[in-house]
Amino acid sequence: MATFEGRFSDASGLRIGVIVARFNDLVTAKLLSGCLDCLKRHGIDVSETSSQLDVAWVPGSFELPIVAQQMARSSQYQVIITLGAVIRGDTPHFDVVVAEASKGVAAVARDTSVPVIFGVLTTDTMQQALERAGIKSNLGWSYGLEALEMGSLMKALPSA
Ligand code: INI
Repeated sequence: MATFEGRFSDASGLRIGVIVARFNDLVTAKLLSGCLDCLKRHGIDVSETSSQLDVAWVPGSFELPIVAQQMARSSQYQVIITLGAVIRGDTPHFDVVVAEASKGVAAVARDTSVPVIFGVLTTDTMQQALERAGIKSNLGWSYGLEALEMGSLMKALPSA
């Protein structure tokens, strides 16, 4: 029997693509800094000149899947992190954006076998989003950790 588990200290050889939605960037910029802090503390070079990390900005969470798809198909990245914040407010647009972002990101991961972390906050209010992006805790940090785990796990598993 083989047991496979991703490690968090397996940063060498890992190249990560991060995609961030500008919509609600008060929140998403904080998710990004939490995420980068996590990656840095686990040995990923997050400097401007890093060859281990690229960051792409998109208009909103709806656009996360198409950029994730291009990054995944490039074969340049072992793991991709998508960061966004969709806040319900009073608009039914919320459901459309969340459904497309989540289904799209899941489809990219399935179709390409490149893990794509779904780091999109879905909340009723801006206050709730801010609480999850640094006021109480920063989920960006968790998304970074999940990316490291998945990148390491996929490396350890037998390939197709
Ligand atoms: N995009 C978000 O990332 N969060 C939101 O809360 C949001 N709302 O509420 O509308 C949002 N809309 C923009 C959408 O993601 C697209 O960028 C836009 O529709 C253009 O395709």
